[in-house]
Amino acid sequence: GLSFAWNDPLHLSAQLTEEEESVARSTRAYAQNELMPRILSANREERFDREIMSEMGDLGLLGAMVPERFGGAALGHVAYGLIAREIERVDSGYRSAMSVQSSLVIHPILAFGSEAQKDAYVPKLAGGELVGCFGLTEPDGGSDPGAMRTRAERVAGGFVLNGAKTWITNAPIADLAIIWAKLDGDIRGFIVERGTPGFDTPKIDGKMSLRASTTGMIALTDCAIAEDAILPDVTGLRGPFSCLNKARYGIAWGSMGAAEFCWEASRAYALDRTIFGKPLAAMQLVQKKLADMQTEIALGLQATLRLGRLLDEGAWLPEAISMLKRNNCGKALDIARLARDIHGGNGIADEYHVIRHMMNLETVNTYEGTHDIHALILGRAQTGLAAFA
Ligand code: TGC
Ligand code: FAD
Repeated sequence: GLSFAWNDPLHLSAQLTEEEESVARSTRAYAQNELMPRILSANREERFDREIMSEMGDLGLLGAMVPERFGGAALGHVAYGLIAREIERVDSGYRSAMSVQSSLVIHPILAFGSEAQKDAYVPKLAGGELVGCFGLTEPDGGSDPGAMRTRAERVAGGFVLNGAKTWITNAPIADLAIIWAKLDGDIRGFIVERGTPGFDTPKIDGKMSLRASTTGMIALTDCAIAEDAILPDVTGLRGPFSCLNKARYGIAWGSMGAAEFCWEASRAYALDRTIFGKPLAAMQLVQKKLADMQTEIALGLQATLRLGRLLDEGAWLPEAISMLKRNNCGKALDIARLARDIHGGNGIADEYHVIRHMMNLETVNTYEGTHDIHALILGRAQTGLAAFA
């Protein structure tokens, strides 16, 4: 019956199809059984295990929305979102690896690539045989990608790329990169394979956030690629932004998964912890914090489910994606900070996991458009006035 369930107050699960429920269940089993046991050491050692991509590929988690003829599962936006939620319940870095591969590498090849590019790359990317990365951000500033300095020059037989990308998820282990560069002043996408002379991907060490995800720079030095390495069907910022729409939508779900972990861990901890002669969970201030977490998560999930249904219907809603990417990441970060607080001193120990989520969510709140950049996108949409510059 539909009575009040503390952990599903708006009956989200009753609004899912059987297929969506089954995807969520199997992803959760994989995430809890295979990813959770690895995360403490991976986070301590700043290590991403390459075989995770193969495992996710085998389970169909990288090509969830990819048509079956390219090796995908042909699922909808909601199933994709539920996958992100379950993976990020363990770690934002693992969800990052999944998001980049599916939304930022497979999607542009499917949406803007030639038939030969789709055949050559998509089945292997969906299966986790190949790992890709997405090079948009540059050292001079990520919020304004239109100002990029990376250049492509036409030469006999192809193109030569020169420039630098930074903060690129999976770059150090990637077999190929989608590189966004200006060709005759217009932004174009290029597929650059590892091994191409002039393509280097130094790792960025010392991150205090997303430590279980590997991040690098991409240096392009007279990097010569063939004619057929350009994505033929898109010109301008619409190319990279179309990919970001998909990834931001997934992050709206994923960040709620991290928040749910923090909330449920806080509730369990507060019930278990006795202080001043009674359970911490019996204190009014603690109950208020738990109620705030429960409320924001229920609202965030319900809104994101609605957005997923609209996207499946073919709605074009980049501003609504900005709204939920922004709100869910910001709220998840607030929830993780509250969870860290409820855990007291134990909250700073990695074995309780909440401080790892808190640190991770600092990145999640910043990448794919910062919290404030999404406010400006929404501000522009309701005033008609762009406040970026
Ligand atoms: P603006 O004038 O707004 O637009 C330029 C052209 O792009 C089109 N466009 C979009 N197309 C599709 N989807 C969208 N969401 C779009 N937004 C804009 C627009 O129609 C226009 O087309 P045209 O044909 O008229 O030229 O461009 P702007 O330069 O003023 O943009 C400003 C701003 C701030 C909105 C934008 O630059 C922005 O979103 N900045 C944030 C950058 C960002 O999100 N970077 C993410 C890097 S990737 C990453 O972080 C991966 S982490 C992944 C992980 O590890 O999980
Ligand atoms: P800046 O753009 O310099 O912003 C700094 C501050 O200024 C922010 O608070 C911002 O909100 C604010 N600000 C900027 N412009 C304005 C304005 N007009 N008005 C008011 N405030 C403003 N990028 C990729 O291309 N591919 C990836 O795979 C990728 N992975 C990442 C992984 C990690 C771990 C991290 C940390 C980043 C990753 N990024 C990636 C880069 C990410 O997208 C950028 O960090 C992000 O877009 C912000 O750019 P920035 O760091 O240059 O900050």
